[in-house]
Amino acid sequence: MNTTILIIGACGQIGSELTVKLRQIYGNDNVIASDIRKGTQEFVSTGPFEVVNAMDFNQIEEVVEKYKVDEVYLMAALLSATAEKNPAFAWDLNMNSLFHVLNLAKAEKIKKVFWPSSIAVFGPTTPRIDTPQYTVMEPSTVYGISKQTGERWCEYYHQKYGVDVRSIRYPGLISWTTPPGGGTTDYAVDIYYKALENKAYTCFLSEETALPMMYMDDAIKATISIMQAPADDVKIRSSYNLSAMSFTPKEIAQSIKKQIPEFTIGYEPDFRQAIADSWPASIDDSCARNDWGWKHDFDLEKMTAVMLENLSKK
Ligand code: AKB
Repeated sequence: MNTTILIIGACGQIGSELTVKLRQIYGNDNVIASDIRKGTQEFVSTGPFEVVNAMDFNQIEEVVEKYKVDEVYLMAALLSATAEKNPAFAWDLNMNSLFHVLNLAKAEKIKKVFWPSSIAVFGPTTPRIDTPQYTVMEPSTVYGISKQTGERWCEYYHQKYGVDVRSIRYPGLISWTTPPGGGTTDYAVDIYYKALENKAYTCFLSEETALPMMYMDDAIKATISIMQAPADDVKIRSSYNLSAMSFTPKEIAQSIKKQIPEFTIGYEPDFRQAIADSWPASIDDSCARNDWGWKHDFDLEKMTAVMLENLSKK
């Protein structure tokens, strides 16, 4: 029997690569892409696409019923920097969309849910190095508060109603296809564009700000593996720590310089510095590795090579 999948927020940074990969695996017609507006990506016309507002329960339910959807990947969210500028909207979008999808699963209209959490669930009182799966969590950002709360609801719906919800705490994600928007870790994408365009970059974080990061191919691999894992292997139903690499702006600049020797970097920290300072520098993801076999493929040097190669062809 075919699995039918709905991706909400398919035109965003993660959604667009996830849609392409899921269509390769499950077939174009079985993966319904949706977003608040039609994007310009190729996948919009190569398979089903629906305009869906993630905050509107009826719109999601209609699409779920129309296509007899089995699994929903809820990728729509306001990220950390944007959420600080619009707290009420961030809370509404990040929380209501999650409730809508969890309630559809509770009503047995869908069988499985993927919901992304983030390293933003941690806060200034969390141990910063090799942050454990279970530790102090006092997020100090609007985005982090919404993700922490979301995790509690995921676990609650799993325990009380048997909802099969699976989640990962994504670190900063880096890709060359779709640009990110509104995140604190986004500098690590922009720096590659600017290195090729101007041979110079001004970073909004200070040079020694270490953050956990991951190349998008690894993030997509993790997302699909946790969704395909046997239910018993997914022991944590709040969200899993996930890690691949950790670097500072200075270290990513050094890695770019190896290929573009003229490249220079300057630092002008802004309000995003405080957000970054409240997050872990590195993550212990041994639960994900032990429970469902997570393994990353990309380190900083490998990622820099792929980013520069692909962006220079764009
Ligand atoms: C952000 O910077 O807001 C996101 C995240 C770490 O969740 N990339």
